[in-house]
Amino acid sequence: MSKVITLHEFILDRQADFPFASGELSRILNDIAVASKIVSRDVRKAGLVDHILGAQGETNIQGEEQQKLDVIADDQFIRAFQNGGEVCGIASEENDDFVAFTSETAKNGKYIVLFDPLDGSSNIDVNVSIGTIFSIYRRSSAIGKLANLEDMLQKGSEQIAAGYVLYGSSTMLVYTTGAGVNGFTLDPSIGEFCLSHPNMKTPNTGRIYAMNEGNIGVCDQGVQKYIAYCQSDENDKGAPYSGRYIGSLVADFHRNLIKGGIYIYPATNASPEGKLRLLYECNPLAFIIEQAGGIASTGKERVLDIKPTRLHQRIPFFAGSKAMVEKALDFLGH
Ligand code: AFP
Repeated sequence: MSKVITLHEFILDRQADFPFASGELSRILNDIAVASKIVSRDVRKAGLVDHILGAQGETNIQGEEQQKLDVIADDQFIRAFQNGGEVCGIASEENDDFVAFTSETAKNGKYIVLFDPLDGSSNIDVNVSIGTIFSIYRRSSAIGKLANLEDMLQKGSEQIAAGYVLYGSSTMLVYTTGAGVNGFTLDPSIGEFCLSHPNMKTPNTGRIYAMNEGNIGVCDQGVQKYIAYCQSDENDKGAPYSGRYIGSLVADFHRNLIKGGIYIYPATNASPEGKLRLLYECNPLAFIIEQAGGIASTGKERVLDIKPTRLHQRIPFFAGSKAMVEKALDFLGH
Protein backbone atom coordinates (compact mmCIF):
# COMPACT_ATOMS: atom_id res chain seq x y z
CA MET A 1 0.00 0.00 0.00
CA SER A 2 1.42 3.41 -0.87
CA LYS A 3 1.92 6.07 1.79
CA VAL A 4 -0.76 8.74 2.25
CA ILE A 5 0.61 12.17 1.34
CA THR A 6 -1.18 15.02 3.09
CA LEU A 7 -1.57 18.45 1.54
CA HIS A 8 0.63 19.88 4.26
CA GLU A 9 3.49 17.46 3.45
CA PHE A 10 3.03 18.00 -0.27
CA ILE A 11 3.22 21.78 0.05
CA LEU A 12 6.37 21.54 2.15
CA ASP A 13 7.96 19.11 -0.34
CA ARG A 14 7.21 21.46 -3.23
CA GLN A 15 8.34 24.59 -1.43
CA ALA A 16 11.86 24.12 -2.71
CA ASP A 17 10.55 24.41 -6.32
CA PHE A 18 10.07 28.15 -5.89
CA PRO A 19 13.00 30.44 -6.37
CA PHE A 20 13.75 32.31 -3.12
CA ALA A 21 11.12 30.21 -1.34
CA SER A 22 10.69 31.46 2.17
CA GLY A 23 7.64 29.42 3.10
CA GLU A 24 5.18 32.34 2.90
CA LEU A 25 3.23 30.98 -0.06
CA SER A 26 3.17 27.59 1.63
CA ARG A 27 1.69 29.18 4.71
CA ILE A 28 -1.03 30.90 2.66
CA LEU A 29 -1.94 27.60 1.02
CA ASN A 30 -2.10 25.97 4.42
CA ASP A 31 -4.29 28.80 5.73
CA ILE A 32 -6.64 28.24 2.79
CA ALA A 33 -6.76 24.52 3.56
CA VAL A 34 -7.66 25.16 7.19
CA ALA A 35 -10.33 27.77 6.33
CA SER A 36 -11.84 25.48 3.72
CA LYS A 37 -12.06 22.61 6.22
CA ILE A 38 -14.08 24.91 8.49
CA VAL A 39 -16.29 25.96 5.57
CA SER A 40 -16.67 22.31 4.55
CA ARG A 41 -17.86 21.48 8.05
CA ASP A 42 -20.38 24.34 7.94
CA VAL A 43 -21.58 23.39 4.45
CA ARG A 44 -22.22 19.84 5.66
CA LYS A 45 -24.48 21.28 8.38
CA ALA A 46 -26.28 23.70 6.06
CA GLY A 47 -29.65 21.95 6.03
CA LEU A 48 -29.62 21.57 9.80
CA VAL A 49 -28.73 25.17 10.48
CA ASP A 50 -31.09 26.68 7.92
CA HIS A 51 -34.08 24.46 8.38
CA ILE A 52 -33.96 23.16 11.92
CA LEU A 53 -31.89 25.38 14.22
CA GLY A 54 -32.91 28.60 12.53
CA ALA A 55 -36.52 27.68 11.89
CA GLN A 56 -37.91 29.82 14.70
CA GLY A 57 -36.83 33.17 13.38
CA GLU A 58 -33.87 35.37 12.72
CA THR A 59 -31.69 34.06 15.52
CA ASN A 60 -30.28 30.62 16.24
CA ILE A 61 -30.44 28.80 19.55
CA GLN A 62 -27.39 30.65 20.88
CA GLY A 63 -29.19 33.91 20.23
CA GLU A 64 -26.78 34.71 17.38
CA GLU A 65 -28.07 36.23 14.21
CA GLN A 66 -28.32 33.67 11.41
CA GLN A 67 -25.78 34.37 8.73
CA LYS A 68 -25.85 33.19 5.19
CA LEU A 69 -23.25 30.57 4.48
CA ASP A 70 -21.49 32.67 1.87
CA VAL A 71 -20.98 35.46 4.40
CA ILE A 72 -19.70 32.95 6.95
CA ALA A 73 -17.26 31.57 4.39
CA ASP A 74 -16.12 35.08 3.44
CA ASP A 75 -15.42 35.92 7.09
CA GLN A 76 -13.55 32.66 7.56
CA PHE A 77 -11.17 33.24 4.66
CA ILE A 78 -10.65 36.92 5.44
CA ARG A 79 -9.80 36.03 9.04
CA ALA A 80 -7.31 33.40 7.86
CA PHE A 81 -5.54 35.85 5.54
CA GLN A 82 -5.67 38.78 7.96
CA ASN A 83 -4.09 36.80 10.78
CA GLY A 84 -1.60 34.87 8.68
CA GLY A 85 0.80 37.80 8.14
CA GLU A 86 1.74 36.94 4.55
CA VAL A 87 -1.19 38.70 2.85
CA CYS A 88 -1.43 42.50 2.64
CA GLY A 89 -4.88 42.69 1.06
CA ILE A 90 -7.75 40.78 -0.45
CA ALA A 91 -10.70 41.19 -2.75
CA SER A 92 -13.69 38.92 -2.67
CA GLU A 93 -16.96 38.40 -4.45
CA GLU A 94 -18.77 39.30 -1.24
CA ASN A 95 -17.24 42.78 -0.82
CA ASP A 96 -17.79 45.75 -3.10
CA ASP A 97 -14.29 47.08 -2.50
CA PHE A 98 -10.95 45.42 -1.84
CA VAL A 99 -9.66 45.27 1.73
CA ALA A 100 -6.15 46.48 2.60
CA PHE A 101 -5.09 44.98 5.92
CA THR A 102 -3.81 47.67 8.25
CA SER A 103 -1.67 45.85 10.83
CA GLU A 104 2.10 46.41 10.53
CA THR A 105 2.65 42.68 9.92
CA ALA A 106 0.06 42.60 7.14
CA LYS A 107 1.49 45.75 5.50
CA ASN A 108 4.76 43.82 5.21
CA GLY A 109 2.96 40.89 3.55
CA LYS A 110 4.11 40.18 0.00
CA TYR A 111 0.92 38.66 -1.34
CA ILE A 112 -2.66 39.45 -2.22
CA VAL A 113 -5.49 36.94 -2.53
CA LEU A 114 -8.61 37.27 -4.67
CA PHE A 115 -11.38 34.81 -3.97
CA ASP A 116 -14.97 33.77 -4.28
CA PRO A 117 -15.67 32.27 -0.85
CA LEU A 118 -18.71 30.23 -1.85
CA ASP A 119 -19.44 30.10 -5.54
CA GLY A 120 -22.79 28.72 -6.65
CA SER A 121 -24.31 29.69 -3.32
CA SER A 122 -27.81 29.74 -4.77
CA ASN A 123 -27.37 25.95 -4.88
CA ILE A 124 -26.90 25.60 -1.11
CA ASP A 125 -30.61 25.40 -0.35
CA VAL A 126 -31.08 22.52 -2.79
CA ASN A 127 -28.09 20.47 -1.63
CA VAL A 128 -26.04 20.84 -4.81
CA SER A 129 -22.23 21.07 -4.91
CA ILE A 130 -20.66 24.47 -4.36
CA GLY A 131 -17.07 25.70 -4.23
CA THR A 132 -14.46 28.21 -3.14
CA ILE A 133 -12.13 29.68 -5.79
CA PHE A 134 -8.86 31.51 -5.02
CA SER A 135 -6.11 33.32 -6.85
CA ILE A 136 -2.80 34.47 -5.35
CA TYR A 137 -0.49 37.23 -6.65
CA ARG A 138 2.66 38.87 -5.47
CA ARG A 139 1.80 42.48 -4.60
CA SER A 140 2.90 45.14 -7.11
CA SER A 141 2.99 47.96 -4.52
CA ALA A 142 5.87 48.56 -2.13
CA ILE A 143 6.20 46.31 0.91
CA GLY A 144 5.31 48.17 4.11
CA LYS A 145 2.56 50.24 2.44
CA LEU A 146 -1.16 49.57 2.30
CA ALA A 147 -2.23 47.32 -0.58
CA ASN A 148 -3.87 49.25 -3.42
CA LEU A 149 -6.22 48.68 -6.34
CA GLU A 150 -3.35 48.09 -8.79
CA ASP A 151 -2.26 45.11 -6.66
CA MET A 152 -5.67 43.59 -7.32
CA LEU A 153 -5.84 44.40 -11.04
CA GLN A 154 -2.97 42.27 -12.31
CA LYS A 155 -3.16 40.07 -15.39
CA GLY A 156 -4.06 36.43 -14.75
CA SER A 157 -0.70 35.45 -16.21
CA GLU A 158 0.89 37.01 -13.10
CA GLN A 159 -0.82 34.56 -10.73
CA ILE A 160 1.62 32.58 -8.66
CA ALA A 161 -0.96 30.11 -7.39
CA ALA A 162 -4.64 29.40 -7.88
CA GLY A 163 -7.09 26.75 -6.91
CA TYR A 164 -10.53 25.75 -5.82
CA VAL A 165 -12.24 23.72 -3.16
CA LEU A 166 -15.23 21.67 -4.22
CA TYR A 167 -17.77 20.84 -1.53
CA GLY A 168 -19.29 17.90 -3.36
CA SER A 169 -19.93 14.28 -2.49
CA SER A 170 -16.49 14.64 -0.95
CA THR A 171 -14.53 17.84 -0.34
CA MET A 172 -11.61 18.34 -2.70
CA LEU A 173 -8.92 20.96 -2.95
CA VAL A 174 -7.27 21.38 -6.36
CA TYR A 175 -4.45 23.86 -6.91
CA THR A 176 -1.56 24.87 -9.10
CA THR A 177 1.53 26.96 -8.53
CA GLY A 178 2.41 26.82 -12.22
CA ALA A 179 4.08 23.42 -12.04
CA GLY A 180 1.11 21.18 -12.80
CA VAL A 181 -2.20 20.64 -11.05
CA ASN A 182 -2.73 18.44 -8.02
CA GLY A 183 -5.93 17.41 -6.29
CA PHE A 184 -6.46 16.46 -2.63
CA THR A 185 -9.52 14.83 -1.09
CA LEU A 186 -10.49 15.60 2.48
CA ASP A 187 -10.49 12.48 4.61
CA PRO A 188 -13.01 13.51 7.27
CA SER A 189 -11.87 10.75 9.64
CA ILE A 190 -8.43 12.33 10.05
CA GLY A 191 -9.33 15.89 9.02
CA GLU A 192 -6.60 16.01 6.36
CA PHE A 193 -6.58 16.71 2.63
CA CYS A 194 -4.78 13.71 1.08
CA LEU A 195 -3.22 13.61 -2.37
CA SER A 196 -5.76 11.74 -4.50
CA HIS A 197 -5.29 13.24 -7.98
CA PRO A 198 -1.57 13.83 -8.65
CA ASN A 199 -0.51 15.72 -11.76
CA MET A 200 -4.00 16.21 -13.20
CA LYS A 201 -4.27 16.47 -16.98
CA THR A 202 -7.50 17.17 -18.78
CA PRO A 203 -8.26 14.95 -21.80
CA ASN A 204 -7.52 16.64 -25.12
CA THR A 205 -11.15 16.15 -26.08
CA GLY A 206 -14.34 14.86 -24.52
CA ARG A 207 -18.06 14.43 -25.02
CA ILE A 208 -19.44 16.93 -22.50
CA TYR A 209 -20.59 20.49 -23.08
CA ALA A 210 -21.78 22.61 -20.19
CA MET A 211 -23.81 25.73 -20.82
CA ASN A 212 -27.00 27.27 -19.48
CA GLU A 213 -28.95 26.56 -22.64
CA GLY A 214 -31.78 28.74 -21.40
CA ASN A 215 -29.60 31.49 -22.86
CA ILE A 216 -29.21 29.92 -26.29
CA GLY A 217 -31.61 32.36 -28.00
CA VAL A 218 -29.93 35.44 -26.52
CA CYS A 219 -26.27 34.76 -27.30
CA ASP A 220 -23.94 35.06 -30.26
CA GLN A 221 -24.78 33.10 -33.43
CA GLY A 222 -21.36 31.46 -33.33
CA VAL A 223 -22.22 29.96 -29.91
CA GLN A 224 -25.62 28.84 -31.21
CA LYS A 225 -23.94 27.11 -34.16
CA TYR A 226 -21.35 25.45 -31.93
CA ILE A 227 -24.04 24.10 -29.58
CA ALA A 228 -25.98 22.82 -32.62
CA TYR A 229 -22.74 21.09 -33.69
CA CYS A 230 -22.42 19.51 -30.21
CA GLN A 231 -25.98 18.21 -30.50
CA SER A 232 -25.63 16.90 -34.05
CA ASP A 233 -24.71 13.37 -35.11
CA GLU A 234 -22.54 14.88 -37.80
CA ASN A 235 -19.92 16.28 -35.42
CA ASP A 236 -16.40 14.89 -34.88
CA LYS A 237 -17.76 12.13 -32.63
CA GLY A 238 -20.55 11.14 -35.04
CA ALA A 239 -23.07 11.38 -32.18
CA PRO A 240 -24.50 14.13 -29.96
CA TYR A 241 -22.36 15.15 -27.02
CA SER A 242 -23.77 14.97 -23.50
CA GLY A 243 -25.13 18.23 -22.10
CA ARG A 244 -24.26 18.56 -18.40
CA TYR A 245 -24.89 21.77 -16.49
CA ILE A 246 -24.97 21.97 -12.72
CA GLY A 247 -25.01 25.77 -12.53
CA SER A 248 -22.19 25.66 -10.00
CA LEU A 249 -19.02 26.71 -11.77
CA VAL A 250 -16.55 24.76 -9.66
CA ALA A 251 -18.56 21.56 -10.01
CA ASP A 252 -19.06 21.94 -13.78
CA PHE A 253 -15.40 22.84 -14.23
CA HIS A 254 -14.11 19.99 -12.07
CA ARG A 255 -16.20 17.37 -13.87
CA ASN A 256 -14.97 18.59 -17.25
CA LEU A 257 -11.36 18.77 -16.03
CA ILE A 258 -11.47 15.10 -15.15
CA LYS A 259 -13.66 13.74 -17.92
CA GLY A 260 -12.87 16.13 -20.74
CA GLY A 261 -15.36 18.73 -21.92
CA ILE A 262 -16.08 22.37 -22.55
CA TYR A 263 -17.64 24.95 -20.23
CA ILE A 264 -19.31 27.93 -21.89
CA TYR A 265 -20.73 31.07 -20.33
CA PRO A 266 -21.07 33.46 -23.25
CA ALA A 267 -22.07 37.08 -23.47
CA THR A 268 -25.86 37.35 -23.58
CA ASN A 269 -28.26 40.16 -24.40
CA ALA A 270 -28.84 40.71 -20.68
CA SER A 271 -25.12 40.37 -19.76
CA PRO A 272 -23.17 41.66 -22.75
CA GLU A 273 -19.88 41.23 -20.88
CA GLY A 274 -20.75 37.68 -19.77
CA LYS A 275 -21.70 36.70 -16.23
CA LEU A 276 -18.58 35.25 -14.65
CA ARG A 277 -16.06 37.43 -12.85
CA LEU A 278 -12.59 37.69 -14.26
CA LEU A 279 -10.55 38.12 -11.09
CA TYR A 280 -11.82 35.38 -8.81
CA GLU A 281 -13.68 32.99 -11.10
CA CYS A 282 -12.19 32.95 -14.61
CA ASN A 283 -8.50 33.75 -13.97
CA PRO A 284 -7.89 31.05 -11.36
CA LEU A 285 -9.75 28.43 -13.39
CA ALA A 286 -7.94 29.54 -16.54
CA PHE A 287 -4.58 29.08 -14.79
CA ILE A 288 -5.61 25.58 -13.70
CA ILE A 289 -7.00 24.47 -17.05
CA GLU A 290 -3.88 25.67 -18.89
CA GLN A 291 -1.68 23.85 -16.40
CA ALA A 292 -3.78 20.74 -17.02
CA GLY A 293 -3.29 21.03 -20.80
CA GLY A 294 -6.53 22.82 -21.70
CA ILE A 295 -7.51 26.30 -22.89
CA ALA A 296 -9.46 29.24 -21.45
CA SER A 297 -10.63 32.03 -23.72
CA THR A 298 -13.16 34.85 -23.80
CA GLY A 299 -13.96 33.79 -27.35
CA LYS A 300 -11.64 36.55 -28.56
CA GLU A 301 -8.54 36.33 -26.40
CA ARG A 302 -6.70 34.23 -23.85
CA VAL A 303 -8.24 34.88 -20.44
CA LEU A 304 -4.85 35.14 -18.70
CA ASP A 305 -3.76 37.96 -21.04
CA ILE A 306 -6.52 40.38 -20.04
CA LYS A 307 -5.44 43.46 -18.10
CA PRO A 308 -8.31 43.95 -15.64
CA THR A 309 -9.82 47.39 -15.29
CA ARG A 310 -12.33 46.71 -12.51
CA LEU A 311 -12.48 44.52 -9.42
CA HIS A 312 -15.74 42.81 -10.33
CA GLN A 313 -15.18 42.80 -14.09
CA ARG A 314 -17.10 40.12 -16.01
CA ILE A 315 -16.04 38.27 -19.15
CA PRO A 316 -17.44 35.60 -21.48
CA PHE A 317 -15.76 32.28 -20.62
CA PHE A 318 -14.95 29.26 -22.78
CA ALA A 319 -12.77 26.74 -20.97
CA GLY A 320 -11.88 23.09 -21.13
CA SER A 321 -10.33 20.45 -23.34
CA LYS A 322 -7.99 21.92 -25.94
CA ALA A 323 -9.56 20.38 -29.05
CA MET A 324 -13.08 21.31 -27.94
CA VAL A 325 -12.33 24.93 -27.09
CA GLU A 326 -10.41 25.32 -30.35
CA LYS A 327 -13.44 24.00 -32.23
CA ALA A 328 -15.76 26.40 -30.40
CA LEU A 329 -13.42 29.28 -31.26
CA ASP A 330 -13.59 28.25 -34.94
CA PHE A 331 -17.36 28.67 -34.77
CA LEU A 332 -16.92 32.07 -33.16
CA GLY A 333 -14.68 33.05 -36.04
CA HIS A 334 -11.39 33.18 -34.10
P1 AFP B 1 -24.57 31.98 -7.74
O1 AFP B 1 -23.40 32.10 -6.77
O2 AFP B 1 -25.50 33.15 -7.73
O3 AFP B 1 -25.27 30.66 -7.59
O4 AFP B 1 -23.93 32.00 -9.22
C1 AFP B 1 -23.18 30.94 -9.63
C2 AFP B 1 -22.38 31.27 -10.84
O5 AFP B 1 -21.57 32.39 -10.66
C3 AFP B 1 -21.53 30.07 -11.26
O6 AFP B 1 -21.13 29.26 -10.21
C4 AFP B 1 -22.41 29.34 -12.22
O7 AFP B 1 -21.70 28.60 -13.16
C5 AFP B 1 -23.19 30.43 -12.87
O8 AFP B 1 -23.23 31.51 -11.94
C6 AFP B 1 -24.58 30.00 -13.18
O9 AFP B 1 -25.26 31.03 -13.80
P2 AFP B 1 -26.69 30.77 -14.48
O10 AFP B 1 -27.66 30.50 -13.36
O11 AFP B 1 -26.98 32.04 -15.21
O12 AFP B 1 -26.54 29.60 -15.41
